[in-house]
Parts: sequence; C-alpha cells; structure tokens
Amino acid sequence: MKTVLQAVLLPCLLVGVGADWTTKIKVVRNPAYKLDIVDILANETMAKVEAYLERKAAAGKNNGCTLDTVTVRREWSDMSNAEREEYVAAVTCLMKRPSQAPKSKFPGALNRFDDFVAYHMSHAAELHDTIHLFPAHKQFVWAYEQALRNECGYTGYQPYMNYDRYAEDPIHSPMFNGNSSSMGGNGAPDPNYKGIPQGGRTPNIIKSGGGGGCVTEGPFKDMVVSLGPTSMSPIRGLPKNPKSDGTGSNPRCLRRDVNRNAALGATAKHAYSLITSNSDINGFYNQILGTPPPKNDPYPWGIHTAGHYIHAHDPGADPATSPGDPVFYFHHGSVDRLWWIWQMQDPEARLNQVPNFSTGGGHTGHGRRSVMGKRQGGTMDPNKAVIDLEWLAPSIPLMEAHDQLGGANGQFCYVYI
Ligand SMILES: *[C@@H]1O[C@H](CO)[C@@H](O)[C@H](O)[C@H]1NC(C)=O
Ligand SMILES: *[C@@H]1O[C@H](CO)[C@@H](O)[C@H](O)[C@H]1NC(C)=O
Ligand SMILES: *[C@@H]1O[C@H](CO)[C@@H](O)[C@H](O)[C@H]1NC(C)=O
Ligand SMILES: [Cu+2]
Repeated sequence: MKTVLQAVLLPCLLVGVGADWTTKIKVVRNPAYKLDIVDILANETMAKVEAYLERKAAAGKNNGCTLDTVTVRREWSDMSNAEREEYVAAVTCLMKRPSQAPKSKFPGALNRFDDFVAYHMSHAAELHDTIHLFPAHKQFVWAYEQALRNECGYTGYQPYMNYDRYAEDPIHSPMFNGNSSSMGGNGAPDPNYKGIPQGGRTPNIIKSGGGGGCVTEGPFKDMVVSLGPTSMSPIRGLPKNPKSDGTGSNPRCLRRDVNRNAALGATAKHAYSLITSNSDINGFYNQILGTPPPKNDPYPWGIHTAGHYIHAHDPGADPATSPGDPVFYFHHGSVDRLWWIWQMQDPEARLNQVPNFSTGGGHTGHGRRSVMGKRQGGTMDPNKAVIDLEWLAPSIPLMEAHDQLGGANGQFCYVYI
C-alpha cells in the first residue's frame, strides 16, 4: 500500500522524469558548431514532442511509438567519424547490390542504389505534386534508410545536413571536404559550367561555385552514374542517355559543383523564418519552395532549391534523377526535419494540414521552368491518396506519412536531434 508521501511524490517524480526527454534520447553535439536558432527552437520543441507522444499514448494511438522507442536521425557533423564511415560504407554497398527494379523499363538501373533513382525519375510528377511533396519524400527517405540497414547492415539512421553549418565554406566542410568520412568532394573545375538558371528570381542564376566537373576525391570518386540525364535537367552538354526518357544505361562520373551561392539561401535565418512566420501549411510550402521569390535577399532560392544545388549538378540538378547523388537523402532529410519542427509547434493544428494552394504555380523549385505539377494534387482528396513506392516499400495512405511519431502503424518513429 502506498504511503501518503509516496502518493504525493510519485506522480511528481514521474512527471519530472517524463518531462526530461534528454534522459531517453542521447544528445550528441559536435562542439565545433554552436547551436543555431533553429537547433535551439528544435531543442525547445522536444517538450512539445514529448507531450504530444504522451497524449497519443494515453489515447492508445501511438502505435507503440514512445520516446523510448524512437530512433534518432542526427546531423552529419554530430556523428563520429567512424559512424560517418559506416554510413558511407552502407551507401557504397547499396551501389554493389543487384537492382530489383523492372529491368525492361530501367536498363540503366545498375544496382540497388539506382532503384531509388529509377522510382523517382519515373514518378516525378506524383512525388512532387502539392499534396505529396513532403509526405512522399518522407516515405522515400525512410525506404532508403531501411535499405541501408536491412540490405547493407548499417546500424545507424539517415543523417541530415544542417546547411547553416556549412554554408560559408561548404567545400571544406565535413560534408564535402573529400576525405574518407565525407560524402565526397567537389567536382573538378569546369569553365563551361556556369551554374543553375533561376528564371523569375533576382539574381536569375545560382552562379557556379567553381566546380562542375567529375568528383575526384572521397568515397564517391569512382561512383558510376548511369540513369539520366532527362529532359528536365537544366544542364546542357552532358553525355546523352541512349533512351529518350533517360532510363537507359549511360555510365559516367558523378559531377558536382559544391556551391556556397546556393548554400547561403538555406541558412538558419531562412529556416527560422520559414518555421516561425507561417502558421498555415500553404505559407510554409510556398516559402520553402521560394515562391514567390523573397525580396531583398541576395540568395532568394527557397530552402528546397538551395539545398538541392549545394551539390549540383549531374545528377544532382536534374529534378527527375537527383537521388542519384547520395547527398539527396541528406537534403530531403533536412526538408523533412524542417516540416516536422514546423508541425510540432502546434501538432493538433498542423500535423494534418495539407497544402492546397500555391502562389507560384506549383513546384518550381528545381530549375528553369515550372516542370513539376502545376498545383497537381490540389484537388485530390488527401484522405484517399496513397504513397506507393512499388519496388521500394509497401504502399501506405498519404496521411500516415504526415506523422513520423507512429504513422503507418508505427513504421515511422523517429526524431531529428
Ligand atoms: C535543450 O533542452 C534541454 C531539455 O529541455 C535543456 O536541458 C537544455 O538546456 C537545452 N539545450 C539548449 C542548448 O538549449
Ligand atoms: C575528415 O574530415 C573531418 C571533418 O573535418 C575530420 O574530423 C576528420 O578527422 C577527417 N578525417 C581524416 C582521415 O582526415
Ligand atoms: C486549404 O487549407 C487551409 C489550411 O489547411 C484550409 O483552412 C482551407 O480550408 C483549405 N482550402 C480548401 C479549398 O480546401
Ligand atoms: Cu523529389
């Protein structure tokens, strides 16, 4: 039987313990980087995350997802060099495993890594329509993380890239310095590479950062890029794919322009404004895509565009085959993180908000024209929509991918720290 003292103290202690998420989730920070304003906001948001999970658990709706079971996606620099190398090894392993995509449709899919590119290029319109952009990429990155773990023995989770850490000097950053624990180096200088045109913005080009040629340093210097380019690529003069839709085999090097001009459009200032100045998903959606372009900003790309072109260009700049540069998953992990932090400011109101309006005419973020869905999906009933990644993952209802803390029967259960 409880004593009076226990009856009074126990609930207090339980609440006290429950309110400190840091006893359940290991926080690892690289001391070389000061927390930026978004990191601090995210840290403060964890109390809301905890309260949200407790309410869901109390209602029996958490599908087993609790702070004790969540997995943790970490920022690249917060991982140890050994962890980074383990990740890199898993990615190169995926590039050696046999493809499972339909061979007749994708003769250019040479391995399991390419299967993700094959899916993305052949479903670009659905993946990027207004209602799918965030949730479908959540499922896509999750499926990739699963493949790394289940098919290549990776024991960690998908890292993300906090652009702010690297924006001033991306070439010498832990992401791109070209050493064994980086995601590979910059491309060799290519004077013909001018940058990425940005029709409708001022300036109207993300100027070359000085690279543009083949990556010559680091884990992906010998990587074979095969699928693409497609007609969506903003870059001219690349080796032509034998099939007009880009699905044929076109072995070539990985080309990059690790680009500060792009990165400076995705700093913490941009991300903080994105999260705190939009209470409606439509505003968030438009701002992350940079539509309409922000005024009085020398880097008016929108974070989604900026993040893609940090590591443009072949295949990174082609909206259809962009997952063919492994850095894609860091970027879309980061987009997913920002969406999640935004949702968790007010989960009751924001979790299930679906964009249904776009001032910019849709997903213009990738390049020179509005190629991806002019508000496609805006009239589709999100409650009836699904995300079907075919050879990559089982199909799930779209709205289940709005909740990374228990969605899809608990398939999603992760936080970004
Ligand atoms: C992060 O949150 C924890 C728990 O609320 C708190 O103890 C810690 O001081 C915070 N850290 C920063 C850097 O704000
Ligand atoms: C690679 O770069 C990272 C980040 O700058 C550094 O911590 C690490 O020691 C470097 N590794 C080697 C082998 O030089
Ligand atoms: C669009 O979304 C907003 C915010 O979620 C909602 O208030 C509004 O009713 C929606 N409009 C339509 C036409 O569905
Ligand atoms: Cu995409």
